[in-house]
Parts: sequence; C-alpha cells; structure tokens
Amino acid sequence: MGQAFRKLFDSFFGTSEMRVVMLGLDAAGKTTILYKLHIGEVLSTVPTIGFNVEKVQYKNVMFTVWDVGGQEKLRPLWRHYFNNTDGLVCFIAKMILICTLLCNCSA
Ligand SMILES: Nc1nc2c(ncn2[C@@H]2O[C@H](COP(=O)(O)OP(=O)(O)O)[C@@H](O)[C@H]2O)c(=O)[nH]1
Ligand SMILES: [Mg+2]
Repeated sequence: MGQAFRKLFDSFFGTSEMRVVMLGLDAAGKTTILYKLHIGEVLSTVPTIGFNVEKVQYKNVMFTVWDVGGQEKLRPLWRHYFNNTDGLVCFIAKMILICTLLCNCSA
C-alpha cells in the first residue's frame, strides 16, 4: 500500500520507477536492445548466462530493465523474475513484437 502511494506521489512530483522484464528465446536480441537503451550503442554480445540488469531513464520514469537468459535450462527460472514486475516484453526471433505491457505508464 505504501509503495503504491509512493509511486503515485512520484508520478506527480518526481521520478517514478518501473521494473520491466525482457524474456525470449536465446539470440532474439534482448541483450542488444538492453545496451542500446542503456548506452546508446550496439555492442557485440555473448549468450547470457543468468541475467543482465540496467537502469534506463525515459522522461520521468526510471526503468529497471532485466534481460533474462533464454537458454532452455534457464527457462524454468523465468517465473522468479515476475515478482513486483510492472512490464513484460517478449521477444520473438529478433523482433520485439509481442509486448505485453502490464504497467499503466503515463510518461
Ligand atoms: N539481424 C539482426 N541481428 C540482431 C538484432 N538484434 C540482435 N542481433 C544479433 O543477434 C545475436 C544475438 O543477440 P543478443 O542480443 O545476444 O540476443 P539475446 O540472446 O536475446 O540476448 C547477436 O549477434 C546480435 O548482434 C536485430 O535486430 N537484427
Ligand atoms: Mg542475452
């Protein structure tokens, strides 16, 4: 409850925070997008073992973006990343196409 009020207050008067999780099969382009958003460059990547997480500011929203490894043995762990998540972005074959945004973002 307190956190909900804080988010509401922040959305009027300051920077609010949102947690977004990116999921998809390996080599779909999640890590590339994460670092393009974070530092503005396309980096060469290696398969993600575990996860990468970075903060990305857009307008008055600070997004904490989780890029979770997509290898088959890592997929059973995906569900552990859903707690307190405001948005979920699903990647399919190098196209970010199915975007299920759970957040109600006013930015
Ligand atoms: N053609 C093409 N290649 C991409 C694109 N995004 C990423 N890649 C390449 O696909 C490979 C896997 O990307 P990566 O971001 O590591 O995928 P992840 O496993 O989903 O994190 C890398 O060699 C990237 O350079 C894209 O939009 N188009
Ligand atoms: Mg990756």
